[in-house]
Amino acid sequence: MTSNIIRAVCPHDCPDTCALHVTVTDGVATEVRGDPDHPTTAGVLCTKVSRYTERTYHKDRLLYPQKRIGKKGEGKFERISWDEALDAIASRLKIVAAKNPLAVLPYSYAGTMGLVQGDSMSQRFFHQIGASFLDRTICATAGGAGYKYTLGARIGTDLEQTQNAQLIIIWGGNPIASNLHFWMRVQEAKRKGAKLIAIDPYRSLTAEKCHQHIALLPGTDAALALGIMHVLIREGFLDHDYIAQYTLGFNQLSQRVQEWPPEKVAQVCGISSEEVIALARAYGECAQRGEASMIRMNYGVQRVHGGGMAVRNIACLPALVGAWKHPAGGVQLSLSDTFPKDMDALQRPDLFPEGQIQRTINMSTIGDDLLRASSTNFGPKIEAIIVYNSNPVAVAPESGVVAKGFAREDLFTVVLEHFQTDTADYADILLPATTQLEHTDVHSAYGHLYMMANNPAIKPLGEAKPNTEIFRLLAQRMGFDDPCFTESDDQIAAKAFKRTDPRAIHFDWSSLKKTGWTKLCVPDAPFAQGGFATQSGKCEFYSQQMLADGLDPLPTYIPPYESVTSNPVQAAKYPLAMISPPARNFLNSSFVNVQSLRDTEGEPHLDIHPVDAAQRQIVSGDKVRIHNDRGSFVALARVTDKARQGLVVGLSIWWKKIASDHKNANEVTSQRLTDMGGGPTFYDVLVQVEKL
Ligand SMILES: Nc1nc2c(c(=O)[nH]1)N[C@H]1C(S)=C(S)[C@@H](COP(=O)(O)OP(=O)(O)OC[C@H]3O[C@@H](n4cnc5c(=O)[nH]c(N)nc54)[C@H](O)[C@@H]3O)O[C@H]1N2
Ligand SMILES: Nc1nc2c(c(=O)[nH]1)N[C@H]1C(S)=C(S)[C@@H](COP(=O)(O)OP(=O)(O)OC[C@H]3O[C@@H](n4cnc5c(=O)[nH]c(N)nc54)[C@H](O)[C@@H]3O)O[C@H]1N2
Ligand code: SF4
Ligand SMILES: [Mo]
Repeated sequence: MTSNIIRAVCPHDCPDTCALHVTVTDGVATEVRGDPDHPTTAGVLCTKVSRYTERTYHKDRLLYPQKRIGKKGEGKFERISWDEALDAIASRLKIVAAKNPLAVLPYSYAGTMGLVQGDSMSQRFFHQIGASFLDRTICATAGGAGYKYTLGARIGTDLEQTQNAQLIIIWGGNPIASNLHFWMRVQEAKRKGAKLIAIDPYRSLTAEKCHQHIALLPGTDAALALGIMHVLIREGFLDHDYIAQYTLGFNQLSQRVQEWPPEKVAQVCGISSEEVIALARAYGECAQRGEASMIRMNYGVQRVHGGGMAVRNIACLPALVGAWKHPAGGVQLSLSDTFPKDMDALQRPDLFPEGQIQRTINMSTIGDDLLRASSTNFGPKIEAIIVYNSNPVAVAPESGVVAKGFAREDLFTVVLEHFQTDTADYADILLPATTQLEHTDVHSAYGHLYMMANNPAIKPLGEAKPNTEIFRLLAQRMGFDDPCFTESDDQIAAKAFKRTDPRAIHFDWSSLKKTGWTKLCVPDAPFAQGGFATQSGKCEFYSQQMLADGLDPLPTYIPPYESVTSNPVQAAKYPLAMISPPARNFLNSSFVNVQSLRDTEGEPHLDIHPVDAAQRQIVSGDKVRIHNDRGSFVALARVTDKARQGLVVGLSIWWKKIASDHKNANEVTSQRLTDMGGGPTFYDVLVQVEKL
């Protein structure tokens, strides 16, 4: 028996990007553990990924190529050879592309965050075809846009400093479920006396464990931030030196926030004015004591109409009180722009045919877009869609429309997957992809600052192939002869980061493979002395760029599309706001089919406040139907004041096919987009709930 340990990386869309040690015994991966030496992983994994071998060796893994023999969506397939599959795909893509290459659309997201399996060979392939671009908005672009207008880039407080903060505001995030290794450090800070405040409409696992929980109405965070700024300015909790040296537009901001006294803010947010004032004072006083206040902002705040503006307003706060001066102070939404990734080398946008028209499809409106006919506005109808690293039929908004789009008989659909997901059921050709234990990759992260190497631990199962290899073989059949289409995964990984950038000057793929991880060279407090990545180099309270982009240049409040106050007509029929944030034991729709994890989550459920439940004669355990004009789904009611009155919460994202009604929360979400960044509005939804 030979046993050894392979250095790997968790591939999932999670800020923690853990360093893994995979134990391999006689060619079989027997255990996946957290690397004890990696500073953020610290030897700990979440339950999901500590079960990674259960997912990898799952009896339902796709192990060979298949073609559809039933109706679209029915999920009936028959085994074929790789040659037959690749020939069928290449010949169809050639026909579609010969008419108009823009009729081909790649659809992918973050099934793996690896730069090789996620973002390299596949993109080269679609660039060479001249296919439509996909705007990958489904998660974070609204917040990213608001953050960038204000601070210039997705750079912020290093969460490795968390234990040194004295005030930690967890704003629109549930780190116990979705940022575990940050939460471990929050616990350390708490033991050292830090105060924890959660801002969340729902008493999440995390909110429950904070000293204070501010349960505002969904989509009203921008107003709360304006109220905090009002109090900070009115009561003089300001760092005048920092403001004078490193910010732009303070006078205009002061005028603007006059319009947002705590009483008005309280009304908009559905909380008390005392809560607004106390929060602002806690924030201001922390800075006055010379202590570090950290805001961990997360994506929960930005899945609503005014989501980009909400992130922008919150991002203004640290500069007002000078919180950036402390390494543990400031705000963090994401650190992803700290990594000098070489996207041009990975993706080769130069391969796009010169002079050809370009088109971009927003992945958050894939339902409508699949159903659109050719037109001068839209360009050609989408005729071929190649899906990898994503499960749009379960995760994209307004799922009924998405499923209808994928059911189009004239649409050619290829899906690269580990499992027969809801999306795979619609494939014409279904291809088996390798998991992280079976392929090579290199990773950046968005919650820490390490470059990471993933070494394959085992041989591909069955006939599964890495995404890169599948696109290499397809490129051959398409006749693409650029040398980049024959590069190996190691050659691609070696190009991932720009060594000309001082942050990654020490990046060397062959040594990274051996050590597993290495931290970027960056200072501890990114904006202690300004240096924002905006055009002015300052934190922009006033943004000329926003004005140029047709937005309010100053912080403001944009109400939800669907709320009791912003849309009373709709609210008369559908009076309850619904949010569907991640369930702890799933990772988006991944892991839903891992039995031990699903057993922990039980069945799809809906948390509803006792008053709202009583009005509908609903008790815990009742089967309820959640519906609006877009659709409906069924869940088991859990009557609890964790959901504030007027709000229902359906933790997600369930596979539709395993639900009794073959539906999930995305039946009722809408395809409307955010104020900036073209993001989805998953948490901007009104519904009615009835007992079945
Ligand atoms: N276990 C697990 N971990 C995950 C994921 C998963 O599915 N499962 N998904 C991963 C992905 S893709 C992402 S993007 C991240 C997401 O990471 P987070 O953004 O931290 O997502 P959540 O943990 O759901 O936290 C969102 C919180 O925002 C709250 N919320 C909803 N609407 C509002 C609002 O209008 N205002 C405020 N203040 N709060 C609101 C929700 O109640 C929820 O508790 O997590 C990643 N990690
Ligand atoms: N209602 C509601 N909907 C939401 C959200 C919500 O909070 N509420 N959250 C949204 C967010 S934040 C996000 S990020 C999206 C997530 O949406 P997706 O990125 O689509 O995430 P998953 O559902 O996990 O699907 C990823 C798929 O990729 C596959 N995969 C993993 N690795 C590989 C690989 O190496 N090769 C191939 N070919 N396939 C692979 C997995 O098996 C899985 O089926 O969902 C969004 N949808
Ligand atoms: S999902 Fe997140 S917490 Fe779990 S192992 Fe992966 S990176 Fe770590
Ligand atoms: Mo996400």
